[in-house]
Amino acid sequence: MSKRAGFVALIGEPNAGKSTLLNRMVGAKVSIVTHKVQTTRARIRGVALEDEAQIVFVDTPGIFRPKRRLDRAMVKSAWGGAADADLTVFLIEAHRGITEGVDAIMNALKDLPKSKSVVLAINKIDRVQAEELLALTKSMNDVFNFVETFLISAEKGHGCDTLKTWLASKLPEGPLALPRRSNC
Ligand SMILES: Nc1nc2c(ncn2[C@@H]2O[C@H](COP(=O)(O)OP(=O)(O)OP(=O)(O)O)[C@@H](O)[C@H]2O)c(=O)[nH]1
Ligand SMILES: [Mg+2]
Repeated sequence: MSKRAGFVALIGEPNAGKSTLLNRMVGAKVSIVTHKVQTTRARIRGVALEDEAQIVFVDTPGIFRPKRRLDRAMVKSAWGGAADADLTVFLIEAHRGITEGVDAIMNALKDLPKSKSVVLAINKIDRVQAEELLALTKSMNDVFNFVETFLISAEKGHGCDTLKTWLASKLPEGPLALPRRSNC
């Protein structure tokens, strides 16, 4: 396989499981995970190697409707991560479905310069029945044209290897994005 490298931004509402997914993809605790919303407050990078590909995952603060100045900066930083990335993974929570926040993010995705490279990851599938996932996948894809949809549990690991392999195969061919040993 030829060498591929690039950036994959993880975006979603606060608490969607972005940092959990980053840690799983990298295989180390790079980003703090808690049950509290708005844990990640700035962009955090972690490098994963998949075969001959190097994937630089960019964990971002959760996206929500900001009220305070600091909140605005955090949300801006999340969108900046997506705008700079080769691919964006939009995480939603299976058991919460299409919340107001998810709906707002989907509307905003349309304005993203690279809106053609947004992948949907329905996370926390361990919390719902399989039947619910089909309906949610369909409703989400009716609203936005996701390149692909993955059903995952970032915490338990379900579907994560498949997602990682797929992401690696879609990154541009070229030299490594970051030196091999760098992990932040
Ligand atoms: N049941 C279940 N819980 C999960 C899963 N993935 C993440 N969580 C939990 O969801 C909570 C939030 O996870 P984080 O990874 O911190 O979420 P985040 O999207 O980074 O949140 P912010 O940084 O606040 O935007 C934690 O309690 C995780 O353990 C999953 O697949 N299943
Ligand atoms: Mg986080």
